[in-house]
Amino acid sequence: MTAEYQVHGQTAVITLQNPPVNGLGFSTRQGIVAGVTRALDDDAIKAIVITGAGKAFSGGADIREFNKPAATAAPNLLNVIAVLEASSKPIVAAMHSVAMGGGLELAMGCHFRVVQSGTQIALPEVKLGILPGAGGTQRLPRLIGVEPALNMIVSGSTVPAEKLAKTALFDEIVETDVVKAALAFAERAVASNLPLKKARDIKIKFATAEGFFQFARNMVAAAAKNYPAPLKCVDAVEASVTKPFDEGMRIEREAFTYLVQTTESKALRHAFFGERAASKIPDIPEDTPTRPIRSAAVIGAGTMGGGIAMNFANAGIPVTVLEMKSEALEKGLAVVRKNYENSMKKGKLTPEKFAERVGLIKGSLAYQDIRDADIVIEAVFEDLAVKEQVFKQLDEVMRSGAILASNTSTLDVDKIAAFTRRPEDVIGTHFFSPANVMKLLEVVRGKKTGKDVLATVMQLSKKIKKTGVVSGVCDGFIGNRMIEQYSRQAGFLLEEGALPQQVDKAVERFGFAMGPFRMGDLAGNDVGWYIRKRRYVEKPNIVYSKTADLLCELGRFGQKTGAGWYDYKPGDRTAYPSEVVNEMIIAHSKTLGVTRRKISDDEIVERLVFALVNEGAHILEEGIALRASDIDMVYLTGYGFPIYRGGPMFYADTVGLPNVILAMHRYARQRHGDAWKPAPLLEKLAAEGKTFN
Ligand code: 3H9
Repeated sequence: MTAEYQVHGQTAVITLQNPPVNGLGFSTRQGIVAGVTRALDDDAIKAIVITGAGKAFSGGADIREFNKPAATAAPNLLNVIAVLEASSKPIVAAMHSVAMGGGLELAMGCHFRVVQSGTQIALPEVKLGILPGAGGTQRLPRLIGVEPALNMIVSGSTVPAEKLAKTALFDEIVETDVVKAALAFAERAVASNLPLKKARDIKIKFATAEGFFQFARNMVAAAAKNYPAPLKCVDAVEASVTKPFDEGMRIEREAFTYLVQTTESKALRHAFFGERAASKIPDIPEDTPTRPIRSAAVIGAGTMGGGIAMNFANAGIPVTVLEMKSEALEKGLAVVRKNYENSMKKGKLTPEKFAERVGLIKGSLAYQDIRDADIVIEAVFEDLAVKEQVFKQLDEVMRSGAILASNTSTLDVDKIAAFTRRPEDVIGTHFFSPANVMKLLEVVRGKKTGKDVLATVMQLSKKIKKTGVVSGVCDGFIGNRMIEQYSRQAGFLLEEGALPQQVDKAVERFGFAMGPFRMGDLAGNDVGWYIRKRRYVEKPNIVYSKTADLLCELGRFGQKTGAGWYDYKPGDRTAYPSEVVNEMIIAHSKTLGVTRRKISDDEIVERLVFALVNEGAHILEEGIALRASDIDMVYLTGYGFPIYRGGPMFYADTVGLPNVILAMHRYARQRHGDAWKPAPLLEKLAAEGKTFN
């Protein structure tokens, strides 16, 4: 049993011992009940303190147990809390570090709570697509008030304990040594015969309930249209006001049981674990020594270079941006400054932080100025010859031990490494635009990249608040290699009968942040054009729709030229369907001899998403991605894939891999069959009744 029992004078201390965060798994729950029972049976014991070992009081229910028998096996968390509440001896929670979800619910089932200042308090269940399921929606409103409780439960956000110091949630707040303070509190409770408080007994008075909850529902509905959990949170908190405690508990329970089975919740939990799994690399132990990163340099002050530099400054790391010409440097630094100014105007950055961040970014025109940086990231034009020049130069000037990184999005990192005499120090760090905003960082491991270099960059990705995902070397790495298949299908759909606005709408209704054509207009259609021209030479067998090339030949590169797949008005980013483009598309079908047909939204979504899945399966099989969830993290954090669908590979699992294959065969029979040959791994898993994740 993963809870320890110790006696201090007349008080029993039960310490949760379930690393890493004292999740309330089956054996921990058993341990708590056993401890309380033992204390109650021992006449020498007058009070009980419950705390957690290590770095948390408790992070809540053990998410790894969800949808498994252990999650509901008795004693479940409700049973445990009932035992605490009914105890005839005072029970004091000694809370520190983290008290979240079921952990907070456990504490709210105790008679008294002593908390260490700085403890992170939250009911974050909504972020996992569920709601607090062990009384949180009923007890928190009673202890801190309806409105603050609703805010915490609907947002899942974390509140530091001191902000709640004046509420009935805490009986005492201390700076250090919370267990000692809780022991002293327990002794006082016994000596003074303090009445044993039960949160359930608190009567809530809230005169304006009806209007308040209606307002809350309206607010929540708009923000959470694809998630059932937030509205269920409102229902449950409302019940805390309008219904007796036990009835409120029943309503909470029903909602929890429903939500925990939903695909949305499974997808969100998949993303939670996927994010953490991505930082683990099988052949690189967690204790691998890393290189200190105290300073950085970025080559290129373009949009990418500037955004990358901001990441370092935001993390407090001084960074020098190198450019060849002073105009380009000044222009780049001005953009960075403007970005920070905008954040300050929106109140997201204090004037002090603004000054600090701007102060951490310096510009330079000379390689000599960056020679001592611990890491340098090249973000110059995407052309191997240009990269060669830069890396040869870096090899000359950079101090030994510096990490040499390239922000290339498609080029061969091994070739780039070979431009230097220190390939072990070279790595790919592929940021996504805008680099200061997007969470994804594809970390490209070259054949010779040193293990310590990879470990350092993965650690750095956390420091600069990115989701680092390791990719092997291949054309496009994980994300862009897959998106190419998606884009190819988008192009074929135009030839066969769809128009850009229909494709975009269908994909956006599926949940993507942006459809492929609006995305192309935002990123610049010339980028893909440039890459395709290279492909036509390197891989002449791959068939692409020519529609995108025709568009570029018209100079319609997207928002930056005021026209792309859509028309734009000056100063307005709204995409207006374009007659010129639509006519061009229809004329092109004619040239190809293709009879246009009505294409359903379902077909559009399936073709785009299954094209991602099939390429993802190749990538997994080739070992370019370490695990299916890494691919999902790339798409969730870098490509606007809807998080409630869990990423392309998870989505394919929920559709059923045999169904994915059946659809692929169907599309293969229609046109361009070679694009639909199922990856061997996909076929194998489907045949074995298995899934990617
Ligand atoms: C709940 O409580 C439901 C109840 O209302 C009702 C029940 C009936 N379970 O984030 P980190 C692991 S739902 C299992 O890198 P940090 C995590 O996977 C739960 N494992 O550390 C990772 O493992 P690994 C509501 C968990 O210090 C390791 O801990 N609670 C859980 O940056 C370290 O995680 C939540 O949603 C868990 N509950 O942050 C809290 N939590 O090393 C979710 C973490 O193998 N957790 N792990 O990769 C968090 O927000 C953060 O993990 C926390 C620590 C703030 C606790």
